[in-house]
Amino acid sequence: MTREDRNPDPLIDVPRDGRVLGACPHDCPDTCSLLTTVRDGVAIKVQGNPGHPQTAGVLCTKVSRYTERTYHPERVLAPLRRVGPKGAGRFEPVSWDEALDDIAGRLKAIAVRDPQAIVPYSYAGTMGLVQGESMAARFFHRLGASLLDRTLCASAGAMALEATLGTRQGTRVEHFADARLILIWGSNPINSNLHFWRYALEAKRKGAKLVCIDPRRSETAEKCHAHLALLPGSDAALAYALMHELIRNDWLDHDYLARHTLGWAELRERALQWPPSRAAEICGLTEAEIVALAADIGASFQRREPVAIRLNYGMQRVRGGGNAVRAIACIPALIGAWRHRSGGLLLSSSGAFPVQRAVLERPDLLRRSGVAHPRTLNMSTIGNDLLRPASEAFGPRIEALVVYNSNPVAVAPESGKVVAGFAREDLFTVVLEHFRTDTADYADYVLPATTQLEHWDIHSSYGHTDVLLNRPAIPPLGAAKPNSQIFRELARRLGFDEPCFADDDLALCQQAFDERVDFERLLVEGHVSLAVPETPFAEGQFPTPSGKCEFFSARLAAAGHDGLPAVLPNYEALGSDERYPLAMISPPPRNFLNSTFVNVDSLRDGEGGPNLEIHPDDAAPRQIADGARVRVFNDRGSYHCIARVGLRARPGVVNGLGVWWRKLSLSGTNANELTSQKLTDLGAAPVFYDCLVEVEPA
Ligand SMILES: Nc1nc2c(c(=O)[nH]1)N[C@H]1C(S)=C(S)[C@@H](COP(=O)(O)OP(=O)(O)OC[C@H]3O[C@@H](n4cnc5c(=O)[nH]c(N)nc54)[C@H](O)[C@@H]3O)O[C@H]1N2
Ligand SMILES: Nc1nc2c(c(=O)[nH]1)N[C@H]1C(S)=C(S)[C@@H](COP(=O)(O)OP(=O)(O)OC[C@H]3O[C@@H](n4cnc5c(=O)[nH]c(N)nc54)[C@H](O)[C@@H]3O)O[C@H]1N2
Ligand code: SF4
Ligand SMILES: [Mo]
Repeated sequence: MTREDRNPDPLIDVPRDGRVLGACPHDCPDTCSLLTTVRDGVAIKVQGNPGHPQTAGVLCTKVSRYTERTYHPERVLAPLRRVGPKGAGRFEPVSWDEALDDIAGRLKAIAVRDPQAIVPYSYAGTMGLVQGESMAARFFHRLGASLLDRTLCASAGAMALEATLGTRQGTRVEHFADARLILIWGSNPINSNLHFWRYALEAKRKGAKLVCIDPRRSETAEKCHAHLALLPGSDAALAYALMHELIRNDWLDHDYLARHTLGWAELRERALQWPPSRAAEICGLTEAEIVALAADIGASFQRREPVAIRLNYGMQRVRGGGNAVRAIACIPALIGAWRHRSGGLLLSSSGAFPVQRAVLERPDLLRRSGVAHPRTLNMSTIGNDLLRPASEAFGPRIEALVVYNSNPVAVAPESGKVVAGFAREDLFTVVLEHFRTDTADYADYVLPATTQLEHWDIHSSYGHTDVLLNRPAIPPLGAAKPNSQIFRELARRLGFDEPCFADDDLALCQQAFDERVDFERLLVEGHVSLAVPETPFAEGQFPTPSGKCEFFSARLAAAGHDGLPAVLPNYEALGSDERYPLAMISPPPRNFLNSTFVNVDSLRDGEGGPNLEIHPDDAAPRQIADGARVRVFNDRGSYHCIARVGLRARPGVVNGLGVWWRKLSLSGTNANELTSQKLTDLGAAPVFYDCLVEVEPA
């Protein structure tokens, strides 16, 4: 072992009871507090911390299996260098020195010509602020590499929420327990937001009504009092029809509208063009279903009871996703729901966190790179961009890609193009990973990264408003290193001698927030709550330019958008292409988290194969039997699944659950073989659920 083959001392401090406090790193709104039991340097159990109210001692199935993932026999534990053709996944182990010297040399040679030909590619494999964009961002800023617009999941909804409410904040999750009517809209919390579901159940026990709005009869939908199985991409029409009914029946908080909203007259006029009959046709619902939901909202309003909407990102993965979020976000203001602490809407709570991004990421280092304003590439169109030649508009051809915390070959849309790009022999690709994912198979170097049990980190959340600290419970396995350390060592090799490259991970944890977050308490308790208002918008005070809830957004209008929420049909609307008569959505399954955990055998067995849920009315004419293997296809490619014929799918829509690893699926592809690289109306996000297909027996 050379000096660098050894890991820096991660300051492991296992208390006498052998239980170490951590935070779940996954891209999930719950951000659970973990208790890892360590015996003789081995993590034997990961449990939910009963001392953290949001976690309440409970983890989901996936993360209860975290030790199985950490000690998985296929963990990458040494740096690997490619020996076969790209994509073959043939590698030889090399030392850290060999790997990092070569990588640094190759990046330097490219940077001399134009550092923008180097592209970082990362997303939310870990949501940690340290192992995410801290040292990595410093490195790429100092280098002058291309910037990355991280749009893969939430940017449409985020931009919409910021336009309407002025922030990504809303009703506090714990207050849903006292709501009287809860709309669970484009969200399947039993699978993907378990700790919210606890509060919804508590409300239900106290007599609240739960309504689910989702094309799929999800695990959650079947436990609600009502389920509106609308067509994908029709949410804005539904929102307007609900507003139509609220107006027609005068179920309106006129005082709130007058004092705290902007553009009411215009919104009212637009909503009056959306009688339930018109929306019903677009949504694939009956008029009665829409009228009944509006009546539920109206009844709660008249009784002065809180109505709360749990919106989630599932409904914004279509062309009009941003505008649909805008339309839905108007509803609480019409009925003054924000007056109640248990009323309003929650899409994300991330705007509540005072993260010191500039301190962590140091965009000021760009000045020292020689490229003050590098281009920005959209991660959602990486397929097209990898195949693009140099041009005036695009800039240099992408020559090197450094991937961390992401598995783009599996998760990015239109895999055919993504794979073709990653297969370029002239592309230099480095992948920091735990496993040989579909993406790692295309790497020139795979660098072994530590898991959450092996490094420090600090976490905000997008579902609650607590900050969590993650302590390492065990030393790094094999030669694995934290992402932060890998970028520190690359920085040193490129001669970046700014003091910020010497900050260790604990220092980075401390830099993430200012004094509003009590770091000493975090060190002891593992979590601290932010001071956030009980009722953020009871008296208006929206952090928009007007200080009001902006039904009409002058900012969006100035940028060329409709000033009011628009109703936009899908790019691939049902009925628009007779060759592809079914709409496919590919929402999260219970046992995986995006493409993470697909390689954990017990969880993969739990899924029982890449499943395609299909309604009997769509299965019968195609001679598709339950359990049969089917081919799902469109012009972009094909994907083999096991047909699950039943009522989880509504007529006209098939549900291809999950983002499988291509190499662990039936056909060497996954749902993204079929999705397109078109982008949402706001936020330039992917339209994963705006996708027409046909299905046939395989
Ligand atoms: N088990 C598990 N949990 C997860 C994830 C996972 O992969 N697995 N992923 C995590 C991530 S990255 C995220 S972003 C979050 C939230 O991720 P989301 O994408 O919000 O996931 P879900 O909560 O499953 O909600 C999606 C629901 O929206 C529905 N839907 C699809 N299209 C439409 C539409 O056009 N309109 C409406 N109204 N509904 C639609 C789907 O059928 C699905 O039931 O979940 C996180 N949690
Ligand atoms: N068809 C379809 N596609 C989708 C979606 C969908 O619903 N349908 N959902 C989309 C959504 S919401 C999202 S958020 C994206 C998710 O896309 P990604 O953020 O890419 O998520 P994962 O697929 O979970 O891949 C994360 C990878 O990071 C690695 N990782 C985890 N921790 C660390 C670490 O500390 N260091 C390093 N170096 N690596 C680490 C994991 O091993 C894993 O392979 O996918 C999107 N793609
Ligand atoms: S994935 Fe979500 S529910 Fe599961 S442990 Fe992590 S934060 Fe909690
Ligand atoms: Mo996501």
